[in-house]
Amino acid sequence: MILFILLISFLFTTPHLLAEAPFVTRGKANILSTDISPGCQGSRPAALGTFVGPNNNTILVPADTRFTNGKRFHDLYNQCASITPTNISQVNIESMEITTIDPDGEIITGYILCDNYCELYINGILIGTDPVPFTPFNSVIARFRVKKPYTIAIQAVDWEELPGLGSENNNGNPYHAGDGGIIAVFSDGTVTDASWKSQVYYISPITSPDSVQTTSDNTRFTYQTPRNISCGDSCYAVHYPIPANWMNPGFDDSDWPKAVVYAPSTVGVNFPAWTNFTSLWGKNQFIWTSNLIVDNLVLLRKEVLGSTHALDDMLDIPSFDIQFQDQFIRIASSSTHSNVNVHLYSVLGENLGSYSIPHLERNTPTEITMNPPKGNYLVMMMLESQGIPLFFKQCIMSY
Ligand SMILES: [Ca+2]
Ligand SMILES: [Ca+2]
Ligand SMILES: [Ca+2]
Repeated sequence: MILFILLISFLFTTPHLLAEAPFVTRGKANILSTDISPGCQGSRPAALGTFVGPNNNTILVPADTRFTNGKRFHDLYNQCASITPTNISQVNIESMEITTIDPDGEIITGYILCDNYCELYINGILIGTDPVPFTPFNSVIARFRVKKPYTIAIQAVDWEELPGLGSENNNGNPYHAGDGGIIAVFSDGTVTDASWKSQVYYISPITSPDSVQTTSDNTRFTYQTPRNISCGDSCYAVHYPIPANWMNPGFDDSDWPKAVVYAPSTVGVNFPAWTNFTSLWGKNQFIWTSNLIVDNLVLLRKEVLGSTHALDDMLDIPSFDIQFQDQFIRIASSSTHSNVNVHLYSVLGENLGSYSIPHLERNTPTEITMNPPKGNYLVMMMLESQGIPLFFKQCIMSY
C-alpha cells in the first residue's frame, strides 16, 4: 500500500518536476548568427547561438524571439532609424497605428524602455517587437485597443555578445557580464512595479551548476557574486523550458515570483532614449528578477483589472490629470479634444504664457514646454478648446 501511494505521488509530481527541470550547459553555444541586426553604427553585434537540449531539442540563446518575423513597436527614440526627438511633444503619437484586440475596447498607449530587447503581448496577441535587440539603447511605443480586464505579457532579454556566456566586451574584457531591466508606463495608469510577476528562463554566466537554487517562492536565485565571474569560456549556464502559452490570459503564473523593482540609477540609463523623456517615465521604476546581471531571459506578466463599458465612456465627464516637472507640463485627458490652449495667469490676472496643443488624444499624455519668466508664482491654469473652457487648476510654480 505504501509502495502504491509512493508510486501515485511519484506519477503526479514527476511531470511538474520535469517541466521545471533546469538544463545546464558549459561554455559557448554554437553560433547561429553573429549579428541578427547588422548595420547600425555604434551597435553591439546581437549574436544568436544554439545548444542541443535534453531531448535533442534546440535551445536558442539568449532567447527565441519574434525579432525576424514579428511586427515592430513604434519608435519613441531609435538612433538606428534616425528617430531622435528631444522631448515627448515632438512625437506624433496620434499618427501611430493601433492594434485592435477588442473593437469596443479603449485605446491604450504604452511607453517602454528595455535593456536590451523586449516584445509585448496583450491577451496573447503580439503587439510589438523591439527594433534594436542589443544597443544602442532605444525606447518604444505600443498602441492597442482592448477591454479591461486584460493581460500584459512581456519577453525581456538582456542580450549577449558571446552566446551562452552572457557576456559582452567591456574595456577589452570579452567576458564582462552585462545587466538587464525594463520599465513600462501605460496611459491607463498601469506601470511596472512589484505587482507584476516575473520568472527567469536563462541564467549565465555562473561558476558551477549548483550556483542556482530555487527558493520557497520559486525564485531561481544565484548564489555567487555576479560582478566577480572569472570562469571565462568555462562558465556554466542554466536553461529552463519555456512554458507553452505563457503569454496567454489563461496561463497560471501563480507560482512565479513577484517582479523585483530597481531604481533607474541601478540599471544605469544615462542615454537619450531615457533622459529625453524623464517626465514621461516619472517615478515609475524598472523591474526584473532577483538578479539583474545573470538573469538574461525574463518573462513578465501583469493582469490589468477593471472594466471597460462603451456606454459609461460616453456618459463620462472628462477628467484631466496635470503634472508639473521642471519647465514641462504633462496633460492627460479622459476625452479627446482638438485645438486646446493652456493659459497661465498670475493672481493679478497677468498672462504668464499660453501654449497650444493641436490634438489631445484621450488617455495619451501630452507634454508641453513652458517658458515662464523667473520668479515664484501662484498661478491659475486654464485649459480651453476652441474657446470653451475645459478645466481650471490653481498651483504654485517656481523658476
Ligand atoms: Ca532595445
Ligand atoms: Ca544589457
Ligand atoms: Ca546579463
